[in-house]
Amino acid sequence: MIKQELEQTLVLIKPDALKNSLTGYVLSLLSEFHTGLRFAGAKIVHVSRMLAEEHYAEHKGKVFFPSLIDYIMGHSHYADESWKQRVVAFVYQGANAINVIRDISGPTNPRVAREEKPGCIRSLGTLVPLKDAEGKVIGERMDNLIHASANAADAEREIKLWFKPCDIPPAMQAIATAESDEHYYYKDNKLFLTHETGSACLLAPGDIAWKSDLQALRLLQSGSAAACTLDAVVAKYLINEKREKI
Ligand code: FUP
Repeated sequence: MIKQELEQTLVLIKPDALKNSLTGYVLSLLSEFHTGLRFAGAKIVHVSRMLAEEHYAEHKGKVFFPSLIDYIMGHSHYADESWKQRVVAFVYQGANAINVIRDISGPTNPRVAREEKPGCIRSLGTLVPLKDAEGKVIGERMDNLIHASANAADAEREIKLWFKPCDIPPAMQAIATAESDEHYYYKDNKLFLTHETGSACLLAPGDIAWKSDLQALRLLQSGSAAACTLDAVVAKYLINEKREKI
């Protein structure tokens, strides 16, 4: 397959899209007929705080960050219905996948989307004012229905954050993988090479993982700094795990 056909991007159908039954509409707009792109991976994800905070790590410390995390975790749209708190995550693949999907999604801010690109997906979004304790408006949360990776580096980071290699058919995998030669367990924000009571087994010898995750695990295990955080490696292994707070 030619390399260009392997370009990939992460798409999240966010909780506001699910609540408003827009999933089918959004997927129709993104269909192969309209975009020339195809699914390489798909999953329903109950978003943990670990996954949410890693996904939006670049926005940590900003005034809208706590509300953004509540939103992507489904707390804002399904406050009393925890079983409905989820997003649908996709890897789309094909020529120019990142720009094609960003273009149909439209500007980040739904107000701008309506002004500049009526009809784009985010033009159907909502703005929620954020207030401080005194009721003064300090910012706004953009409920914009869809996440789409912004560039190639973000796409790779985000796909590796939400998906394991085995979530994607081998012939569609475009990111380097390698075989683990260790057991890796996780508990209480710590990594172990042997089983600890109550720990989750992330990887066993022979398991295929993202190559960069294995490099990070080796470094973190020896106490060295790695190219990503432990949470960025672990979060995908705890997706939909009842023990995700491990
Ligand atoms: P995008 O790449 O289009 O998702 O945009 P950003 O990375 O700039 O923003 C990430 C998310 O933060 C978006 F879904 C919108 C949200 N956001 C707010 O809720 N309020 C703001 O003031 C800015 C961004």
